[in-house]
Amino acid sequence: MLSISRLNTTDNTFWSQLNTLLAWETVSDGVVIQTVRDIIHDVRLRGDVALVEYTNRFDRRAIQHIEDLRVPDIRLQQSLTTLEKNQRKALEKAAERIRAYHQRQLQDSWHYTEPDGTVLGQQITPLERVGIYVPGGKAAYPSSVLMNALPAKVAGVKEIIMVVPTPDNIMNNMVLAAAAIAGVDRVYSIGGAQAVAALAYGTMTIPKVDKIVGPGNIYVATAKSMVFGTVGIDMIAGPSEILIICDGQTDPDWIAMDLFSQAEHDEQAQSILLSPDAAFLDAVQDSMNNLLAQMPRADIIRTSIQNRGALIQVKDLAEAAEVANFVAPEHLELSVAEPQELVKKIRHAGAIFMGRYTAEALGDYCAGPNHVLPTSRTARFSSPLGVYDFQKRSSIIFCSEEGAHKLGQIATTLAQGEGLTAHARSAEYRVLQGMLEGMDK
Ligand code: HSO
Ligand code: ZN
Repeated sequence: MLSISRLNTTDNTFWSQLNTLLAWETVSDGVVIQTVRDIIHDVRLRGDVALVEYTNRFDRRAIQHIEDLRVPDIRLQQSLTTLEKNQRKALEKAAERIRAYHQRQLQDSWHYTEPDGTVLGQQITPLERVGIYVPGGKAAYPSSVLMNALPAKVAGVKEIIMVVPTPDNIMNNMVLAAAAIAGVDRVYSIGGAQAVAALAYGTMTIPKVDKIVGPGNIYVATAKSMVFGTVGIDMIAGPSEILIICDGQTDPDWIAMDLFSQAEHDEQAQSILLSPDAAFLDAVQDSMNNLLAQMPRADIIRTSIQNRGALIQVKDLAEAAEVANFVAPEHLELSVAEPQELVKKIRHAGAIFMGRYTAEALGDYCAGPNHVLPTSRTARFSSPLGVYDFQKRSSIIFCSEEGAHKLGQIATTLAQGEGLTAHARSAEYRVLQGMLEGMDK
């Protein structure tokens, strides 16, 4: 039997119970922080030599030559040819859909011209070099390679460097194939804080990048937060979450499996169901009990559901939307008859899956939108990974002579108010020039 929290919004301690359920510790402990700081410092100081040492130690490898950290391009191509045909097709189809979706996110430069000829605008440029961190071991997801690399590619990033730890020399073939399909430029078989440090500061072998994206364990997350500022980072992702709102009319097995699909990611994942229908909550609970035994990852699912899962009875769908907005979940399923109506009430969610047929799993792999989403309630202020994370903006200002004259007067007054004489004079020169030339005419 699976024991899962049952909450009811009519309970007057409901909101505090919900808060307890959502609580998630994001701060790394002191030992991790110190270890990561030392590793970063060491890689900065000793470069490739330190990188090889850490890789041999942490990933149980026996690298002699620095060049061996690089996964040869030929190995990437081989990964494609040796991949099972239907796996290759699925990866290629998914890539095509993800690419098409992200193409819509491309921002264009723009400008406008004022009557005096002054031109103002914004010039968009892609980042030049980006590092993608791909976790090794059990969390090595080829789909995540596509989701991180393709938006960068669409943005026009010139060079994409991927790092993936290769413990005991075991390489995930499908991860390499996904990298080849996405057009990753180079792959290094390194990971952990040492890989993040190498990407952030560069070594003789590993080129320094401008931004590091991709999920990782606590060491990787801590390293990313420490190098932030030297390079850009995407986000510090917490455990995966799903929140489902169901009117009680969907097959309970479908809902149970959707809850499991997040729960199977890891023990800390969070799966929550909201419904106004108490009998339906019972039915889903029964389904979970029946289905759990069929799951190869039953142990992970059980721990996750028992620690952080909940079935919550709400008054109606409007109240469900209120609770969902408070939770600001990474994934939100609206398994109801009229999702188009309910979605109008949703303000905070990473991705919204509308209707009974839209399983979150489809979004994880191939619908098209990104599966790198804000977790741990950060959907209140942040967005899915997208092309915009790999593009940046430069302001464009062109002053006509007449414009310089007009703006110069405003700027001079403000500069004098701030006591900045050089600013005032610099603006004034152009004002005077403009006046003199005006007199000539
Ligand atoms: N649901 C995960 C992404 C993923 N699922 C990868 C399967 N593979 C993001 O929260
Ligand atoms: Zn998933």
